[in-house]
Amino acid sequence: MSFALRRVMIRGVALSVGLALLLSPAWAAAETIGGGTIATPAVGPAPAYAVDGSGFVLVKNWNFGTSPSSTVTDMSIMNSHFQYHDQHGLDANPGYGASMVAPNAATAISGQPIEGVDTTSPVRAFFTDTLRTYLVPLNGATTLDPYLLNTGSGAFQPKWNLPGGGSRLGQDVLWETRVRYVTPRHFWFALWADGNNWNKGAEYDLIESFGYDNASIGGGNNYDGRYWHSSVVGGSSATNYHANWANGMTANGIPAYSSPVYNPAEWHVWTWLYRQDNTYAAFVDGVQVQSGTIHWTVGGGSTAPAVNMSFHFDGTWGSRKPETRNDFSIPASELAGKYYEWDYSRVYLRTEPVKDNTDSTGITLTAGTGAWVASSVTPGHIGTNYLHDNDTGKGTKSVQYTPTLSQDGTYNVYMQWTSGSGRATNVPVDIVKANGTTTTVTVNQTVDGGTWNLLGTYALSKRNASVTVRTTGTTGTVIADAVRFTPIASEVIVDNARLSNSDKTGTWVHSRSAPGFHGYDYAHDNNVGKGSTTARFTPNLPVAGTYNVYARWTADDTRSNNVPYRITYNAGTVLVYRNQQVNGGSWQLLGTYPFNAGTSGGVVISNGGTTGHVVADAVRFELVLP
Ligand SMILES: [Ca+2]
Ligand SMILES: [Ca+2]
Ligand SMILES: [Ca+2]
Repeated sequence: MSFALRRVMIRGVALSVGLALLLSPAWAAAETIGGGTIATPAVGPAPAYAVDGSGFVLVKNWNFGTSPSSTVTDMSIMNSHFQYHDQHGLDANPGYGASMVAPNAATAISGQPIEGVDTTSPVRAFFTDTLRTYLVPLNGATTLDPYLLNTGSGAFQPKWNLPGGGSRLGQDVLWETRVRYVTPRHFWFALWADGNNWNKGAEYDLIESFGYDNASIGGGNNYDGRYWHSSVVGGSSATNYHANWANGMTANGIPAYSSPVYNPAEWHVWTWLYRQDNTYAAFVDGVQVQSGTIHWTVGGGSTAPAVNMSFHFDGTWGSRKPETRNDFSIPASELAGKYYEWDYSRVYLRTEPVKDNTDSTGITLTAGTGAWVASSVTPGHIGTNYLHDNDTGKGTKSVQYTPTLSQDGTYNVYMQWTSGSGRATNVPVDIVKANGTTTTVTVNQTVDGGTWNLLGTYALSKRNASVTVRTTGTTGTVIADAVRFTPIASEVIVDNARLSNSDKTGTWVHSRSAPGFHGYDYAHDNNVGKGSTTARFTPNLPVAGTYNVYARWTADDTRSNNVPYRITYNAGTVLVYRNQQVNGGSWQLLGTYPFNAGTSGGVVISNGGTTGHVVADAVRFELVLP
């Protein structure tokens, strides 16, 4: 354990050091799915189309197929990385005419059709290099009708999402998917993403297509899927596809999707680029088909809270939406030979640039007695060399790194050096924070060389952020090599809509009747089943540290005035009570506790010992910064 780690822990923010960044020059190893961050990248290929230059790091690599070169090779792996939940209440709030089918009871939510129980034909099947999903009749239906919800789909959604996705992440996002769809009449296909606050902004449809008969949109019937649109909701788009999909496609040089003869079995690669400056572009086979701007925030405002980015793979059927409505049904036999087929989907991130001693800008050397000396003798440095103080002029020398941050935000700050026995054990490193104050971290350069070492998590501003290596008080050689800044989301919100069956006991009733809830709705215990109804809110925290824990509810005289919240943090469990008759519609602090990174902590709301309705709406974890 380095001195840097002990020093940071003293400040009450336990942060791990030694995160190795994979900078492999050429990948030859087997592909991997990856951890979803630049610090935990995936192994796999670069984007198929260099739509916005280089520098993208593959962080999620879902490569479907049974071949050894794939990463999602069977339903067991599929189930561990994907869910099949109707998270936006589409069944309960009818708009679309098919239900996602769960592979088995363990992966199903309440009331959801289950493969092999409600179906007799395959819903999802793996091939050598792909996954096919199918539309299937449910419970033996022979005539399919969207109003009867008697059609099942193999649609799916990753359990992982991009925390604080989009511009607030401070990273460029590139999402690439290779897919084809051979579909029956009235299909609905969408490759899209939204925030964890659906209906409140932050949605884009990389591609969306409906198989319906409407001459005013899409140039007539679109039963074979040749027409589509690509646009954002809650932002601006350069091309108005909604007036006429065919005209929108023509405007972007793609008159018939696959020209000159439309072929539904042809593969296409869809790419979404979302830059940290809030601009975006969409591409099919490397050809740009849409562009515009969007803020990935609640309501789309530039200063509104950021929301996560969730990805959706919707190969489904039927629509009851007014703008696309057809009063229709089809014989189930029309589904024969139809499918959606998925080769891969990959997410890449491009982070802030590293500041290295060899950079031409943003590096300020101060030298009094003697000079900084460039060397490349010890391996494990960034760029062509590193600087050392030659163990002279102590206190008169410093190296200041001034990064070009795209925006103010919360950052993990890392430093790399080369280590050796002659190095200093007590190098002071100053980090200037957004509020103008400085935190000094002391690092031991005799160890942990050749890797990125986390100095801490800080609120930084693009106006004044800097990191300075000093030599004051040091004995032994001081190294100045490189620093890097990785933006992270400083809060995580877990909404009731995100809870799975295994997170809940008893019966929770969904409602939108009382105002002030977070997300799509809230849940309540209906004032029954006292002592048997619980809901567990488990955040995936980006970094270990101290967090303010808040809960939210809708208030009413009929609520309980002593709702128990059991908070599990890194050193145990604490029970607090809140009065839900008051303080509704805003975040109420439950307490401040240290948490480990990941999913080991959380909050359980229960109705034991309560009188009156107990509400479970959302829980928020806010990182307390030094
Ligand atoms: Ca594949
Ligand atoms: Ca260097
Ligand atoms: Ca809610």
